[in-house]
Amino acid sequence: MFDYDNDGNLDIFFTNGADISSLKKTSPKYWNRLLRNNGDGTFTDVTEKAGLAGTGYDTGVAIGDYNNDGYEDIFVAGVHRNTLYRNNGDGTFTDVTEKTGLAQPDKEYGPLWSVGAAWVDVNSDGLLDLFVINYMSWDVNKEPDCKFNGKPEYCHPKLYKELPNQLFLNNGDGTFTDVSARSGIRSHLGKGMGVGIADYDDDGLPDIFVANDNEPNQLFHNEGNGAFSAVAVENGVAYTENGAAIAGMGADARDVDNDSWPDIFETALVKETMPLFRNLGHGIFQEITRESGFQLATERRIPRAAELDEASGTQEARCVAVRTVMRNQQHAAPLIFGRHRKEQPTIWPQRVKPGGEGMCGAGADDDRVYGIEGSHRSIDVYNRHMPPP
Ligand SMILES: [Ca+2]
Ligand SMILES: [Ca+2]
Ligand SMILES: [Ca+2]
Ligand SMILES: [Ca+2]
Repeated sequence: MFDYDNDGNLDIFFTNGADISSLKKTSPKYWNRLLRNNGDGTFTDVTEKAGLAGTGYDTGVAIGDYNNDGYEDIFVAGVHRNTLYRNNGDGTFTDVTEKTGLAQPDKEYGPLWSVGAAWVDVNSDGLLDLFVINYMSWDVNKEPDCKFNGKPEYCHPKLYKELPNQLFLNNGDGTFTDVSARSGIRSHLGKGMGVGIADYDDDGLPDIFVANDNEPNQLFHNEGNGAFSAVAVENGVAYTENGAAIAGMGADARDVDNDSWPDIFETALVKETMPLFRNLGHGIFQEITRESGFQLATERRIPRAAELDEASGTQEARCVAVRTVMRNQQHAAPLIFGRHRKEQPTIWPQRVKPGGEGMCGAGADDDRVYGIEGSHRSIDVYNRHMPPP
């Protein structure tokens, strides 16, 4: 929602799909839509007049006034084509994608599938820069044949290759420079679905969180010299507290507890929690999904955790996940979760000693669960029978 005509009323813009094989909007049913708020509780579809029907399979949108003329512009993320629409200020928009340099093909990864983006002034020059999140490599002609209960179904993301995200610096003259490689962003691949922007460490520079689908999340720290470093693992937001890389679908980064430190909320899919990461200060995060009540709110969705058995469909005991213990001692002790049947999750969390440093690993077989935690003091191995179902 945004106010495209500056009349004080929020208007609504929707992206929409396209014909799946051609990726073209071959019918008005595929058009993106701009709905003007009439201010009396009704809306008028002004898509055609605005010139925003679109051309391809569009999946996300980011609103920002990139040229500082007082009118919000629209970046549309899509499958194999992104579009930047400049707001002309008279109710119409112009597709300026080619002119801006945002549509260069990727020589290494081919056509990219962008799911969303965020406008953020990463270099504090008063010009909004553009961070684009990319999902995965997809080609309609190489689509795997996936089934669920014998019927055609979407394939799991693991069957596709991940992609790098992109960062474009606003040159201030209507063009952008692709600094994805120079900034360090490009070397970190993922399957991005959502992005949250916040200065999580209060150093005056905005940082970038990316929710990834079945891959660890990313947190890019703005180093202030045009470079970003990937710090999600050590800062505690790469995985959920039970060690899972969940199906991240969306993200936001705001201060939920009014302590002035921005926190991170991530949405996910069924049988997963939607994690809330509390910023303990200076960007060290602790997941507080249970304490906050979000876990209860999504109880029937908890935990897929390490999700070892989904593919085989067995009902047997499997799932074990352990929390990655961070270098900061404020982090809680790692937890080991076990579960016996799909619909009876989380049989016991077993706390192990706090203050560990390093990664945990874990596994399970039919009636036994085991885990290993390494620290700078010792390596602990856990091995116990599952309780009866
Ligand atoms: Ca309006
Ligand atoms: Ca503008
Ligand atoms: Ca800038
Ligand atoms: Ca920062």
